[in-house]
Amino acid sequence: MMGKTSSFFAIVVVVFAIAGLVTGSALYGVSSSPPSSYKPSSQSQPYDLTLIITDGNWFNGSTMYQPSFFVVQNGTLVSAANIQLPADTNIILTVLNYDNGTDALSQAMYSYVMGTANNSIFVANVSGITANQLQNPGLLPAQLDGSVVTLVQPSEVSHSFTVISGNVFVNVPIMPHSLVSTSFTLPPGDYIWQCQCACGSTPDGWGGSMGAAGWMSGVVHVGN
Ligand SMILES: [Cu+2]
Repeated sequence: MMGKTSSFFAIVVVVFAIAGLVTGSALYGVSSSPPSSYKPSSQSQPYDLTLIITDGNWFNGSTMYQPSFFVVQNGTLVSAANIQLPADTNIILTVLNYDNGTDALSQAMYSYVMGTANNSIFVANVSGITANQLQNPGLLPAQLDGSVVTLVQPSEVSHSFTVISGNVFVNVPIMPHSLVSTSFTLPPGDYIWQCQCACGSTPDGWGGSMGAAGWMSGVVHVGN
């Protein structure tokens, strides 16, 4: 899957500091300039936002199991229904997707990375990394190879982290079993985030988790 993307889009291969994978503190080797859609008025320390996506979370008796985002906070998983972020600050986003499935995008444009540094993401396949390794960074390999991409093939999208409101536009397509790292900056305000990949229940995939706060949608509160 990664090879297909790499060859198709002539990707720059970078080496990712795996030690930062668990803490979410890793920076990757592309420019950390703010997204083109928004210019921050002040400089401050970067802020780490680490998200984990798992499948097989119990939803209810009729829908059964659904995939869900979680926020990693102080070493534990908390709901992604309300994500608090500092304004005008470089947000270092790390997403670990344990879900191996793909689904249809609501619109083809969501295959493009938008609103992040250089409109790009760093992507690495983490299928070879065990939960034990993630919980014990000393057991991890020294480096994790991946690619910097500006889009993910629509057929290879598992979920997306998408924030759209007025001229605020962040879209991060996420491949199955992958680690994604990028950065973005947001102005103060409350914004809806929504996965744009139909990963929920019902025939069209937009039931269950897709409309449920904390699962595949929620609010990003950006304040100072
Ligand atoms: Cu999703």
